[in-house]
Amino acid sequence: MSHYKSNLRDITFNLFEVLGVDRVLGRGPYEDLDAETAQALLDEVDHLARTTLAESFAEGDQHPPVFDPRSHAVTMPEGFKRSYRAWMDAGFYNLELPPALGGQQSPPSLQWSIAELALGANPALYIYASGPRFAYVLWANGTERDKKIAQHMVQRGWGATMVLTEPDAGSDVGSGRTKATLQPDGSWHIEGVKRFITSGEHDLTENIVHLVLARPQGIEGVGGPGTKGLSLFIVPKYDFDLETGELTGGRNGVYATGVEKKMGIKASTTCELTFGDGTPAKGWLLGEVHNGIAQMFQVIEYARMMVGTKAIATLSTGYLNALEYAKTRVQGPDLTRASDKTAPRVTITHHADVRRSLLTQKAAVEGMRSLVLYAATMQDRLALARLNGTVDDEAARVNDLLLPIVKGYGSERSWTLLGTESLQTLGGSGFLSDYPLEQYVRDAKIDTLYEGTTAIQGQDLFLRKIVRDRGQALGYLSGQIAQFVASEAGNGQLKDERELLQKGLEDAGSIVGAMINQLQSAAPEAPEGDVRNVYKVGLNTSRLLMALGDVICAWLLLRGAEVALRALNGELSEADKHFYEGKVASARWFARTVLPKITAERVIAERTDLAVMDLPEGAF
Ligand code: ST9
Ligand code: FAD
Repeated sequence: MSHYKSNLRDITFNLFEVLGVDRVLGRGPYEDLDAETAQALLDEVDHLARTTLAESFAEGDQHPPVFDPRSHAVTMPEGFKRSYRAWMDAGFYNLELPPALGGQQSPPSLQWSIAELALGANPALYIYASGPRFAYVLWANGTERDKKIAQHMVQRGWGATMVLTEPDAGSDVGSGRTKATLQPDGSWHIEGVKRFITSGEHDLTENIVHLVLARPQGIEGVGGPGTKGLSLFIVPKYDFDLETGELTGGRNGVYATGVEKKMGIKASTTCELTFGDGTPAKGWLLGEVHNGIAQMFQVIEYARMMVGTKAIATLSTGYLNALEYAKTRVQGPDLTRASDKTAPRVTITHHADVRRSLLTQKAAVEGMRSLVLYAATMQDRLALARLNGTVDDEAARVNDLLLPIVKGYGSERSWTLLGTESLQTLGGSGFLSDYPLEQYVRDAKIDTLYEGTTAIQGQDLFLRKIVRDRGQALGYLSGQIAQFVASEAGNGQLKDERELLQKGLEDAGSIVGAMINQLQSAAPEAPEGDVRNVYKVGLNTSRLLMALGDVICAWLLLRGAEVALRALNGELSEADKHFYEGKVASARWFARTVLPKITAERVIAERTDLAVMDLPEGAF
């Protein structure tokens, strides 16, 4: 039986009952894609995910890709290849592509719903399948040459990678030393060693296109220090005919010189890539403009959303596996009869602590699914505006604000809960490879690390998405939440929870306020300004990330509860009744058990001092 337990019911509840995505379907640019068709697509993906995609999930972990250092080649497990082929043949990636690349555009909220299902079933596979998405970046930023390459990438199903990290340039991408030297024919030769490159080598596709950040040499005005001196190069593994895409038999000088052995997501190759050691590694400058970091951030923004979705998808299947186990595992008497040694033994779902754990998992995952899909509806607005030739500044800012929360908060909460609650529900059995939980925990840990660690997400959230944005996006979101608090949502039945939300919002707002004061007091021109006060900000960025994540999830859960309460007033099947009761219960639980903790975080933030920074290293 498949490891993957999906929750399509909750996905469609968010899409159609809470967020109203059906309003954009079946009209305008999505005329050919009505809500019924979207539902049919989701059903199809759900089936494929639970069967063919999920089939090779454990195989990829137990028999990871094999690297041959002499040929620099990687052989993928056979079952994994079959799942990969089935996914690519199904062609759902077309929903993300413009017609110019043979696609049928669809709203991002539908794309991310599909992504959740595939990422939950087989995350490594979904990442290998990113070639067409990368092609879109080439197409959107490229010259005619790059657009042709993009077309070959889609039509010939080539793989692709994002290549930033180097041994001395991890979080600090701007320290990268990989060089690019212009050639007389207008191409570039890349030289350097990159590390940790996902999908950097494999035998799933005919060719792999690497998108590489490198520093141009010897050209006036470009190639300076830091991230702004980096340019983005298209570097294929194999040479090809630009007009037809046919491989011409030549091997470009980019080789996998190592594949990491690691804790989880073992089916996903993590490669050291060496460029231009002996054979030149030939590349082209994307769009013939030196704007590498901004271009790469188009990929990074997508990938951060993807990593958050991956984490949440894994917690979702982790929770549902834990729930299934809990319903059948019999252990101990009911607590009310604990002293009666003859009392019947009950399933562990009768135990208060197991119920606490299950509802904690359910509420968190449902809140974070809503968070992902709410962010996706901001992307829906952006996509619609783009298709209509306009801009939606508000949606862009709110989406920007939400991305570090989806990625940073989503991955931290998911990875932690998978270990402390989902696996824990199975007792010792959770530790065995007979169940998928231990692999989930190992596979999900990476989500707090790659695409920018949690620390980086916290800094991005506060410094770029709040301070630099002058609080516009945060103001919009706070306004929406305050409006909900002041409303009659729940018709009296969510009154306490709305009050808790109000307090959570105030507390999170106070953390922001405290941090702004800390930042301002670090300015030399401030009265008694001390630049070291910026450390106080650094001590609170991760705290704020988590606090805001909690508030937004609580708000979205309560919006869902309002819809569910309304539905519960009507005639319902037993399954629907339980579903809606569960939605109300999740929201109430989250509001009552999570929101009050933000008050403590506020106190900690407000009392931040520099003691930790004054501590000599030897005292740690
Ligand atoms: C990795 C891969 O870990 C993991 C899994 C592989 C997954 C494969 C995924 C496949 C995805 C397929 C993708 C297709 C995409 C389709 C999309 C469709 C269109 N937002 O603050 P500054 C820019 S990979 C936007 O001074 P520092 C901006 O241009 C490795 N842009 O930074 C800015 O200029 P300006 C991942 C941003 O101090 C410029 O950068 N590694 C943002 O120089 C400079 O900004 C990491 O993620 C943003 N949030 O450098 C590195 N932020 O200000 C983590 C910056 O003028 N480290 N820009 O606008 C960081 O993020 C650092 O904070 C740093 C600092 C490097 C940015
Ligand atoms: P470091 O940057 O050394 O960080 C170490 C610790 O210090 C972290 O806890 C970090 O939060 C903290 N820290 C660092 N700087 C700061 C700061 N300024 N403020 C506060 N705290 C800080 N990269 C690619 O380019 N392409 C890929 O496809 C890719 N795939 C990957 C796949 C895997 C499995 C792994 C493990 C990594 C991958 N990476 C990839 C690299 C990944 O993005 C980096 O590992 C990540 O950005 C962190 O860099 P680092 O490992 O060098 O850690």
